[in-house]
Amino acid sequence: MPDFDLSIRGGTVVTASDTVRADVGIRNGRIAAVADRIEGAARSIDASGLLVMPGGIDSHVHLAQPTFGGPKMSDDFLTGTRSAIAGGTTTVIPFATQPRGASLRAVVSDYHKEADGKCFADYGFHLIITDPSPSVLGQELPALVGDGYTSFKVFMTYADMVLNDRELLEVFDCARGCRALVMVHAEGYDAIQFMTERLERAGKTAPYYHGVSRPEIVEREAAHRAISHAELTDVPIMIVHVSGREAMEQIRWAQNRGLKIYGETCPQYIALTADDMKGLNMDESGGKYVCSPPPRDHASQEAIWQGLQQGVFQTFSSDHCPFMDGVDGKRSPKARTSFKWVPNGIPGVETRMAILWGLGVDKGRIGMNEFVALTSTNHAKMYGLYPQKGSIAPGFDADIVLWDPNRKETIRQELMHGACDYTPYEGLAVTGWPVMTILRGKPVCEEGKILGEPGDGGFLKRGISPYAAK
Ligand code: DUC
Ligand code: ZN
Ligand code: ZN
Repeated sequence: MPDFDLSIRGGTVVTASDTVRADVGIRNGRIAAVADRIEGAARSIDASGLLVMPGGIDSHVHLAQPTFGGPKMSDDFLTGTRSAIAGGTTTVIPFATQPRGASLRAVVSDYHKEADGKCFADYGFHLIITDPSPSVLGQELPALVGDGYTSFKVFMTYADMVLNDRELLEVFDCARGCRALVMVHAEGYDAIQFMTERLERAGKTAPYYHGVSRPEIVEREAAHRAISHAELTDVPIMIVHVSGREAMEQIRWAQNRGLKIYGETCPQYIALTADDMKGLNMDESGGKYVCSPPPRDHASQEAIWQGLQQGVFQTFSSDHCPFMDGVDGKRSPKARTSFKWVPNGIPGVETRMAILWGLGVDKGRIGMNEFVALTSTNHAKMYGLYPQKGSIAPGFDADIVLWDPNRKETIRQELMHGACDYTPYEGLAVTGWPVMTILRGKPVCEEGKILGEPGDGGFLKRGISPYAAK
């Protein structure tokens, strides 16, 4: 009997803390050894010239999420996780979303039915709380946290999701009691409504005005309000999808005061700008860049890099939220009447790692170890998956991406493996690309060819985040 089921030989192992030339031995889906030389495996993969890194963990993706009357999301669990593994990501955490009035338990049970047997990658669930009723906060949420759904998101905008300040405070207080980690969508509802109506009255309804309707001030105000509520209730929060300097500086300010405020940013805030939409109307597909918060300008991109370099942001997630660029998505008849009806969100789970490597590591803005922290390790730590996921050391799940740091690629739709019909990053040239993705010891994608099967991915019951309230 060979000692190992699989060995990865001749590569350079990169973790969040170290870079070493080493072989990796895998047994029963877990890493069993990391050593100078590993012999005696049933199968060996030659990783000479490649980097051996923890599989990506994308802690912010939307799959098969209800859109409350809007167009359907284009990825379900099958196509979304297929896209994830093709991009080097082995774990995703999408959101089980509570419609107002619904029981959280029922929502979670239905979401499991959507996912069961379909996934190419491992997955956990965050919750989205839209209706913090006494039974939700008193019973359902604490019980679900105990069952491994240890984080949830709340919204400060969107008519069918927004929580008012009193509700935010109640929810934060509950999170403190049950030790859930709170993720906050920080954009102010009233300010966006005000801006939207003013733009519409002036006939400014093209997709470009989506960004104008929610400027950085709106995000900064909401971020500051969320931070203040978190301080008042003494609960840590994660402000997600931070788009530019204003909100980033609020988070940095709070961190410098010793508050437990964390930050996430995403590829769209380093690779896109508002100008990508300028002058585009619906026929020219302007809607395909519409996401919230919106991409800003080049100065904002620089601020995001500072946030990544200085540790203001712990996680780099895709916020994958795909809609087709057609009448069934971005260009629905209603969306043609105003930017406010264009579904918010863009695909990105497959391109997340290549974009951060290409624009970050390859351009000398961040190091390889920071890349691993931002795309994998910190997600595992933040969301209660560590030390099962997020590193390469004995005992961890053998979730691995073999990365070619010298491979030049141009991101284009024909390379993608999801169901969406476009990528907003079309034409972006990057150096650095995933060549093989391994899920718990099984190669599931090689050179863009899917080797895995639906059902390879399993549900992850997550532990309490060490970053949540003590
Ligand atoms: N928030 C997200 O997190 N994703 C897409 C749209 C949004 O508003
Ligand atoms: Zn959001
Ligand atoms: Zn999102």
